[in-house]
Amino acid sequence: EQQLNAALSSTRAKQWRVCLLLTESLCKLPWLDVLDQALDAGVDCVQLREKDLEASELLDRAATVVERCHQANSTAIINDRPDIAFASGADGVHLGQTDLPVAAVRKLVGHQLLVGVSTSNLDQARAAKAAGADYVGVGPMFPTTTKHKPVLAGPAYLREYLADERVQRMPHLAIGGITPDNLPKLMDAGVQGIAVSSVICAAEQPGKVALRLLQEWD
Ligand code: TZP
Ligand code: MG
Repeated sequence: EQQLNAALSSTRAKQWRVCLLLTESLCKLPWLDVLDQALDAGVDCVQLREKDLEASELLDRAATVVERCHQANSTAIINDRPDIAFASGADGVHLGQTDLPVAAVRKLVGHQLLVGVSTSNLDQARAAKAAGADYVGVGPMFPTTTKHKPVLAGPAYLREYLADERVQRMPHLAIGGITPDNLPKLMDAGVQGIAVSSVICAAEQPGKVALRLLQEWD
């Protein structure tokens, strides 16, 4: 029963406050220190986003992230790779618009993984909802160099998303160029969750930045 409860709770999408996208190449400190500092600060979710690791190394990395996240009662998501997510015991997988479609991932893993989808307009958000996504990324909110060729959606898209009756029940993570300084603009729009990478990864004191972001929810 305990196992069943664990499985059920980990496969229910929450409205996270702050999700760290962890990418080693962006980190100033060792990636494990960044992860631990962010978890100590209280981030609700970590998404491992590594585009260049070979499968075996990615699986090892994912297993470490999952272990640390679960010790800290935080959610672990793997970018792009349902296979790695499943094999590492992660809670979910995050898909971009050109990754495997949600329906294909459901065929592979059913509802044993949360499935998140990146969206940059309402059509994509509605399609993600119709396909049964558990949560959506909404962005990019601000200019960013972390993503290749981002097309700016801006806070206007976040406002549209939050006002749309057909998608409003899906948990969301606003993403793209978010910092403690521009976060109030998103709070004004009613944001409930954000995903950030470089502002935490590249910091000299990642835990402090994570705390500053989380403070907006106090
Ligand atoms: N998707 C939209 S913007 C983005 C991704 C993966 C990059 C987010 O990183 P940062 O460093 O917080 O702008
Ligand atoms: Mg992707």
